[in-house]
Amino acid sequence: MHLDLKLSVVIPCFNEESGVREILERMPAIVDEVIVVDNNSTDRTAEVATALGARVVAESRPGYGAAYKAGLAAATGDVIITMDGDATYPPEEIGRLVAELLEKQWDFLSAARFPLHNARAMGVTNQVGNHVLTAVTQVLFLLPIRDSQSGMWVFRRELLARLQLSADGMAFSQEIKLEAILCKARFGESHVGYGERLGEVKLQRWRDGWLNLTHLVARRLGRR
Ligand SMILES: Nc1nc2c(ncn2[C@@H]2O[C@H](COP(=O)(O)OP(=O)(O)O)[C@@H](O)[C@H]2O)c(=O)[nH]1
Ligand SMILES: [Mg+2]
Repeated sequence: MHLDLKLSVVIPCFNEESGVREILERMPAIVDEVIVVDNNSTDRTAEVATALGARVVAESRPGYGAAYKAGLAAATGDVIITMDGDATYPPEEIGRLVAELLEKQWDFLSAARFPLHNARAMGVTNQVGNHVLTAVTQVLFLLPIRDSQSGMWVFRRELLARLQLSADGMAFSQEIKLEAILCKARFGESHVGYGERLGEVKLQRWRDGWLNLTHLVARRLGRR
């Protein structure tokens, strides 16, 4: 509990045994429930997560979005916090971000990674890709968003009932932010430090970048 709110953390994982161990060891005590979604991992992700006190939800449909849909449905807290299973986002910031959500009376806070504090945390191609996708989001939807691809969100669970979440792949990250903004939820961003990844990259940079771009255009044209 933190500020009288029950906190649930949801972490989608495809072969993240080293990252998820690091995150769970650093998880602050204010967090009431950690849900690790095991998305067909062939390593020890599920065993490590269980041993360190997380609840493991298995999702066999592949993809970041598919994993999130299963994990968010299983969460029971008042506030849900998300992060990748690669230990790039800082669990230590959860308390501060939840306090900011309350203080600013937001429904959804997205943790923005830019400007990057650690230049080694993201390669140049991925930085360019992130900035292009965020710029396209700004132009198509006339939004002052700073990081449309961030994977760390802090939001009130009751908001989920108002969001139509359909993307099974990486586009889920931009979809949940767009859904929140377009349904007139109170939305804001707060900067966080972003670190170097543990384990192997799962993002397929060209394929996922292209899919996210076409998802944005289709969404702007009113298609899902
Ligand atoms: N790409 C991908 N990531 C998945 C999948 N299922 C779960 N994930 C997790 O989603 C998170 C994001 O992937 P990551 O490689 O960190 O992408 P990046 O942060 O955009 O570079 C990681 O925790 C992955 O383990 C999947 O099917 N595909
Ligand atoms: Mg990541």
